[in-house]
Amino acid sequence: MTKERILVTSALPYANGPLHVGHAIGAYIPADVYTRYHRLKGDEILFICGTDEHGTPIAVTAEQEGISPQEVVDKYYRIIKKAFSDLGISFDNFSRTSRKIHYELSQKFFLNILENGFIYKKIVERPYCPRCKRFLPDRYVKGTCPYCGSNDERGDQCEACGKQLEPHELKEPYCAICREIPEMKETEHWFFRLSEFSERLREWISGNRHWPDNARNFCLAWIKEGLKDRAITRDLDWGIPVPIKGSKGKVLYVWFDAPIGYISATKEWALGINKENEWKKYWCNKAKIVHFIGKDNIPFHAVIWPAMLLAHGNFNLPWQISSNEYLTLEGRKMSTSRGWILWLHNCLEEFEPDALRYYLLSINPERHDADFSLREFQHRVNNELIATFGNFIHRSLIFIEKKGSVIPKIKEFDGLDEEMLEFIRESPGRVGRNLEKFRFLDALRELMNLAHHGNEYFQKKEPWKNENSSTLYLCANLCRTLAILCEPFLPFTAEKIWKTLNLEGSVHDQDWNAASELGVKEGHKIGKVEVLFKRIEDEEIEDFESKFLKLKLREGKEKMEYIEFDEFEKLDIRIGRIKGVRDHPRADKLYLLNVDLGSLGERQLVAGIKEAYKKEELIGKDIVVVANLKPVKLRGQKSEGMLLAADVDGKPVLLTIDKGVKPGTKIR
Ligand code: B3M
Ligand code: ZN
Repeated sequence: MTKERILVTSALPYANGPLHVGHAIGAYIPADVYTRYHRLKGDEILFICGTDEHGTPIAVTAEQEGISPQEVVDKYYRIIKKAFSDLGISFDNFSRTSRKIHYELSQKFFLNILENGFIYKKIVERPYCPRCKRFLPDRYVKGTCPYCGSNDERGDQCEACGKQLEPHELKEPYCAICREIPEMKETEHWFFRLSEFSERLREWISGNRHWPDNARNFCLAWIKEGLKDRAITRDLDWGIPVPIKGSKGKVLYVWFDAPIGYISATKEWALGINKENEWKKYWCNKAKIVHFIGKDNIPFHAVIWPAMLLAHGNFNLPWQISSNEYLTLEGRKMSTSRGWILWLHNCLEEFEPDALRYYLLSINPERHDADFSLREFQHRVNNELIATFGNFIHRSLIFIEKKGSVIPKIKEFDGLDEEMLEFIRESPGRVGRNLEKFRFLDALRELMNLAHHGNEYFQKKEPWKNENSSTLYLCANLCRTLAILCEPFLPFTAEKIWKTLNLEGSVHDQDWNAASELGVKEGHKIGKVEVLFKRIEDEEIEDFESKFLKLKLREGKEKMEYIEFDEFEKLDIRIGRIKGVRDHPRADKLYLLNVDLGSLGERQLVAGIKEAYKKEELIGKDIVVVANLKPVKLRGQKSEGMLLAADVDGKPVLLTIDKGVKPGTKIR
């Protein structure tokens, strides 16, 4: 069979935070399974990734954490790299977009497209924060999505509808750092003529019949709407400088340089193996480029990036784009700010990597969103991975060990044995066919079926009753088959089985199709049998929940973090009387309240209670106000204090007072 040449990439994670379990199954574990499979098949395959270290995601995090962008990316590069390695993700190169090789290539790429006539300069108006005294690119600005109306969306992409946004398109924009309302100010930027590629992209995408429907349809619909030219530079001091004289303070847009990172990381890999031009085999010769991404990255990988490649010329276009849907956590959307998130490195500190890989692959959000539940994780690991897969291997090998660890001489095969032989022969194809088609769920199911079948065979043959040499021989061989076929999914386990079988070399260097052979010979002596997986006990899950999930899970007490009395004493809480209510001019859900605070005078409070109260219900009401909160501007309106309300399923219910009390009275 002819060997294929494939370049696999996984989306470059932003180095602005650790990875969570949704990331892991989104673009990394499936890519690793795919790569490991093709490696075993003997294809010429290369697996590339690295951290994405530019753009406002990094700059905003730096500002929020009070450290420099460089410190942010250095810190998270290390954390992310370690998590991947602990999870067994087998990149051939894991690079960073802050490296020199990447700067040079990105600038060269830009100049090349400019020379080809696909970049032009234009003066445009962009949001500018008068308080921070700077332009607000991408994530520096927040507001309402002009397409779907979702609130608090960021200026680069709407999370709710997935549409690509430009910062100036947001409705009711505000500065993400200081909440000031930006003004529009002129600035000069470079634009990429995306519009020119509509027809070529449409033809190319329509022809890509092997693409999944989600990516194809999304892109065709977008092209039909009409592709617009896009600014590919930003007013920002963090990023790759625009390589043109007189462009100080302008950097390349992060989504312009990031995908070029796939190429620069391939180049870096080639340098690392001392074959400087080897990268061209993947990018310039015949090769399949496969991008694994999360679904929100589809527009960039399926439309903009291919257009950039076309504008440049000489590089291969992506052959396949495999994108996963989202992962929720215990039925709720993950959220960093609310602490409702499962960090990958935390999971890997407590659980075995293959257990996590198994569970994530078994709920792989291939076609639909999926939910991560700790109890289900425990259940699937104990009752599927251990009870079916681990059990077959363990009982077979322990049995052989008890008989002296030597594979007996076969006397004859009966009907059940013949079936088993046939089964082993066919097994690489059953699993492999699904992996070729990116059907990871089905592939895993086939793998588990093999183990299930092994258990049935063992049960029917009853080797504990009959002196039965063929059973032990075939079971040992099925263990070997399973070791090879599970390598892409459970790489650590695969090697353990291989070592226990006392076979030569490493399982990682075997031939996929040789899994169909009987490689454990009569008279072979196996090694010492050890437990393959650790059961996950209830207490472990409980400990983990209380340690890593801040919000309360289902029933059970909420966790409490205590504060000192003097911290409480700092709060100045008062009774206030509502004197007037007006609509906030720039926000649908907010009122402007005039509140009488007695000796503190009358103040304006911005309050998100419009959905719950009519204006006339509020006038004259006595409420509870935290009076010494630092004043802030909310959508351009000053708010001096905060009223207290109970949160009833997201709706506010105001705290009021039992008896007539004068405005301004202190609460202690
Ligand atoms: N850094 C990941 C994200 O959007 C983004 C991917 C870049 S791939 C070239 O979260
Ligand atoms: Zn600002």
